[in-house]
Amino acid sequence: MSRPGRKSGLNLPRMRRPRASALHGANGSERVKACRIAAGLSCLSACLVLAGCTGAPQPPAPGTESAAGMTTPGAAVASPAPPATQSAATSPVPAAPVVQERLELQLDTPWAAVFLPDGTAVISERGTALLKTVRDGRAATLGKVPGVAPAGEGGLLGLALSPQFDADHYLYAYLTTQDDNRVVRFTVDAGAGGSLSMGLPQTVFSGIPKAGTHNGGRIRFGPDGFLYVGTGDAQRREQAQDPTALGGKILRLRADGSPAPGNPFGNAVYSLGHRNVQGLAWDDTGRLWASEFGPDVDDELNLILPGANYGWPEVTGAPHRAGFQDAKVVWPSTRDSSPSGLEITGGIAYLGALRGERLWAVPLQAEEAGTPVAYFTGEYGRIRDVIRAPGGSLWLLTNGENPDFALVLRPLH
Ligand SMILES: [Ca+2]
Repeated sequence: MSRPGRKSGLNLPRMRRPRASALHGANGSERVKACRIAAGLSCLSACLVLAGCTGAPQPPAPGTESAAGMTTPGAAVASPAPPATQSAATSPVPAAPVVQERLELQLDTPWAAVFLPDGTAVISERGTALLKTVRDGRAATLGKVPGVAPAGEGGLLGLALSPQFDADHYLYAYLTTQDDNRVVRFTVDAGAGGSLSMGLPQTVFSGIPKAGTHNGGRIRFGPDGFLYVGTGDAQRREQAQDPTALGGKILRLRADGSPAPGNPFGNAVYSLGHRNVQGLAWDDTGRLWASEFGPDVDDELNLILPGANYGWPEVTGAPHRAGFQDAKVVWPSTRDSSPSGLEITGGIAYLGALRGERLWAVPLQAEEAGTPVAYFTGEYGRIRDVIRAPGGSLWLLTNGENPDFALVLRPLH
């Protein structure tokens, strides 16, 4: 880490320490109270943010379940009707996804996938540290990433393809070692007959805290060409509010691992106050969105702004607390969501839900998010990742099905 805390004036949060949140750690009745308060606000964003507790602005498509239909205590008894919101009139209804193919790949706890320029999928397996390739619906082993020390939620996690892959052949991976979480890169080359081989990894960025849980792990190159890294607080909650610490952050790096130019604190940190960032994706206009696990309440979809503070551990969800950025979507109970992989296509954010065992679709409108709609609830088990494949189909990776598999959804747009 380099210089701490140098402010640039770019959307910097006020670092005031608020009193304890009514939402953080709240019991069911407190959450209901918070929802009712929010429902009475005329602010559009408040209505959208807490759409899950304010009633159904539009009926779900057949075979689907809207967020308002969730059976959480907060949602079920938040009876006061909300004021009419623009979300009902303007939010597009996600087209119902259709499973085109189920790929029985015999995977062991896959975590992420990327697609090579020739369309080959490369999938990471968390516990085995293996990289699997998928061509024509068949899986093969590319190799084992050395140095991985899997434990708990740690292991071989996120993958990102270099934007210059055609020239440098680099595949990036986020992994847990004996000492830390780190980002490495190695080459993937095609040999004779089209067989692929991987080179030895180089460490690009190290020192991200590790733990049995809250390891973060998502990495992705943004439209600006820089590498974004979602970290977890690794059970060191105090790190999340410290702009000089790596836990509980979204980082923004050059391809060589050095801090990207223009970062708000003059170091690798891009945003702070995160608990466990699990998904990163950009919308059509280049806005960054991120999914995040809540504790046992308040899973989040956040719009990420440079230098903004997303609250953890002081607040969770959307409490409208000065100095903290409200989530755009809050799932009051982690039973319904626990969102991991995130993909955005056609103005819709798709989130794979682990504990919720479903695919959430959230229509986005500029900086606001509409009512989440659920698909496949309980049909395929836990969903770890959602990835847009070449040609526009979405791939879903299951988690813990033993063996795990991939679902290919028909292109939606
Ligand atoms: Ca938050």
